[in-house]
Amino acid sequence: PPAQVAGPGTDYATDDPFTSDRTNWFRQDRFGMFIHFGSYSNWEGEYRRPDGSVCRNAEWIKRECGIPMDAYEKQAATFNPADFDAKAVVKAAKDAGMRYIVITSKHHEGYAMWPTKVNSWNLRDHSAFDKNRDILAELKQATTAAGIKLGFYYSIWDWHDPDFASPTTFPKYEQRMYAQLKELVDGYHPDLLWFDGEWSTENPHNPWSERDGERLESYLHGLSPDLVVNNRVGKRRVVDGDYGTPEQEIPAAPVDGQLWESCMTLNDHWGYARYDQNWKSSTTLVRNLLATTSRSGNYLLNVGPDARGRIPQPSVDRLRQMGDWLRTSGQGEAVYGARYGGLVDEPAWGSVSRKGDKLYAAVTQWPSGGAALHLKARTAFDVKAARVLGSGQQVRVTKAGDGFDIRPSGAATNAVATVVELTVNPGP
Ligand code: JFZ
Repeated sequence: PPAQVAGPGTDYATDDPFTSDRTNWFRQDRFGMFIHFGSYSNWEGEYRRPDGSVCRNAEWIKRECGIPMDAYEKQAATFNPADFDAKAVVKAAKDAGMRYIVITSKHHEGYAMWPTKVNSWNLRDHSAFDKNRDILAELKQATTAAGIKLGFYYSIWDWHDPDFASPTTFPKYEQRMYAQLKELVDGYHPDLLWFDGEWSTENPHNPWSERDGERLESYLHGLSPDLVVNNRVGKRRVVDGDYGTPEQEIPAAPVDGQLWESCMTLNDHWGYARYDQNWKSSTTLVRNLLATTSRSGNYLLNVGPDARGRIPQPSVDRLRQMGDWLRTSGQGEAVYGARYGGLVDEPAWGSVSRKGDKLYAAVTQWPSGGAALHLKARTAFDVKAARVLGSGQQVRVTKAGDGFDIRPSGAATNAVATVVELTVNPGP
C-alpha cells in the first residue's frame, strides 16, 4: 500500500502565481546560456601598460586597468571575431540542454555588437570585422532554427557616450539608448532583454532614476508586449521587471512570488580572460542547476568567446557534460518545467523539485551506513511509485512520522546526483 506522507500537497496546480503570462516559457526552460562578448574580448583579459607591466581583467578592463579611451578605441579597431559561428554557439547551448541564450548587445564599454545607426562605436563601423556580417542577426537565425529563445543584455551605464555622465546631457543619451533598443527589438525580435548598469555610481555619475526605469519598461512593452525584461531595468530591483537576478549565487531557500534567474560564470570571469583556467566541474554545475530549479529559479551560465569569437574548449566540454547528464534516462525531467518541491526544509543531501504528479529528489550525498533520507513536505499526500532515473539503483520509500523515508537498497552510489522520481497523489 502507498505510504501516506506529508507532501507538497493539493496546491500543486494552483500555487503558481504566474500561470499564463509572457514569462511562461521562461519558467519552463530553466537553463540558459549567457554570452559576454564585446570589444573587451579583443584584449583577452590583458592590458600591457606603457611601463610594460601587465594589468588583468575582462569586461571591466577599460576601467579597472585605466586604459585611456584613445588606446581602447585603437584596440577595438582591430577586433575581428571572424571565427564567431552562431550555429556552433547554438549547438553548444543545445548540447548543454540550454533553452535560451542571452548575449551582451552592449556592455558598460558602450560598444554595440550590432550595426547600430545611432553611433559608429559598434562592431561593423569600428572593427576589422567583415562589414557584411551581423552576429546578432546570425544568432537570431540560428536560435530560431534550433527552436530556442534569444535575449539581449544591454547596459544602461555607458563609459563611452559623453552625454551619459551629466544630468544635463543625460536626456540626450537616453534618447540614443531608446533608439538603440528600438533597433534591437524591431530588428531582431528578442524574446528577452537583460538590463544592467542601472545602479548608482559616481565617477561618472549615473543619473538613472526610478522614473527612468518605469518609463523604459513601458516603452519596451509598447514595442513588444511579450518581451521578458529583467529587474535591472529599474532602481528598485524587487518590483521592477519580470524577474530578479541574483549574481554568482543561488538563494539558499525557495523564492516565492517573484521569478528569478541566477547568472554564474564557468570560471572566474564573464568576459574572456586567457589566463583564467579556474573552471567549475560539470558535477558542481549540474548540482547548481538542480538546486536552482528546486528553489523555482533559472540558471544562466556564462561563456566568454575569445578575440576570434570562439567559445573556449573547456567551456564547451563542461556544457556538453551537463547536457549528457540531463539527457540520461530523463534526468532532465527534474529541471525542465519543474520547480520548488514543496519541502518544509531545504535538504542537506541534495534538492527536490516537482512537476505535475512527480517529485524529483536529486540526491547528491547519501547518508552513510544505509541510513534513510527524510522528506518532510507541507501537506499530506501519497506516494504511488518510486524509481531511480538514469541507473539501475533501487530505492525503498516508507512512511515515517511526519514525512517519508527513502533508502537505497544495496550500496548507494554517489553520482553527480541520483534522481529519485516519486509519483505522488494527489497530482495537479
Ligand atoms: C554586472 C556587470 O558589471 C558585470 O560585468 C557582468 O556583466 C555582470 C553579469 O553584471 O555586474 C554586477 C551587477 C550587479 C551586481 C554586481 C555586479 N550586484 O547587484 O551586486
